[in-house]
Amino acid sequence: MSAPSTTGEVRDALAEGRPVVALESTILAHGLPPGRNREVAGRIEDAVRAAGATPATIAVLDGVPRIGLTPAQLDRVCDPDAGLAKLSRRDLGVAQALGLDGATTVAATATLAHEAGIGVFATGGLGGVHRGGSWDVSADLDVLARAPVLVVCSGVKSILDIGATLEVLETRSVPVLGWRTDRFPAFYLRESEFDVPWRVDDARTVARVVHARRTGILLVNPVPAAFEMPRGLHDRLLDEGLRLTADVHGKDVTPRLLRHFHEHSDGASLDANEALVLGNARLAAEVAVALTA
Ligand code: PSU
Ligand code: MN
Repeated sequence: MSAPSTTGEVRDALAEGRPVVALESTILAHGLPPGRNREVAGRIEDAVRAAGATPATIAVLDGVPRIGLTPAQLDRVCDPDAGLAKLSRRDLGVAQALGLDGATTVAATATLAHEAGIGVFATGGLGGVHRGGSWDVSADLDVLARAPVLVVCSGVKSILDIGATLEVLETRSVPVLGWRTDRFPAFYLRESEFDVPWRVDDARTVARVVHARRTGILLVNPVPAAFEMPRGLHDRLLDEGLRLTADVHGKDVTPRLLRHFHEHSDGASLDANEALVLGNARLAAEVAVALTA
């Protein structure tokens, strides 16, 4: 089985104790449309660099877990014809053994980041508990309970059961911090109907929580106000999406729903998605910098 491969840039940053931010690849390969995904991939890395940290986008290529990707490898991850699998934590060993290419979810990315010694990770949305009392509970929640990584995201999409997701995070002992908000965000919307257990207002406080942590930590950062989706449009697409995905199962549910939003919102959902992930990359870098101060 192939050992992980770390780019020189990321290896040097880690060896010198400089701030590094892990980034996931499922959002690129399966969450954003071809073309736009490559642009966003570059902008996320730029946002991390501009805030003083080194980006480490994570994926599995040729069965090798990659910590940091070259521009050519980013091209490959974003190429729809490359046919990357969607890899959660359970799939990592299989992909390594079979020599496959795959994009990593939050669960798989946090696992690999932790193994590589990276403690801060930015993404768009977290997986969670699906509606209707089903057994479809994302492994993202389980991994947060085990891997002591800070995950910065914009909450979970309202296709999920947000209340149940928060309950599972409580049971699994994962602290949830609201970044300058008292409400748990709902990805495309700045607020869900649920409160966050804790609110934080500056990166130094987040860094202190990270130093005292026992598990992974979720830091939730609402989509910037200018890019929040209009609520009426959001609710209509959500109703349609729930009906469309009634017959879809397992790991195909989230990409199918995202595609419905992207194809029917006249760009609003894509703009929201890009703006929130860039905001999360900046915030993660700010915390990574505070951690090294
Ligand atoms: N939510 C989004 N966009 C995404 C995902 C979630 O708004 O791209 C991806 C993330 O990689 C997350 C994964 O870890 O979907 C969760 O998939 P599942 O529900 O199959 O665990
Ligand atoms: Mn699932």
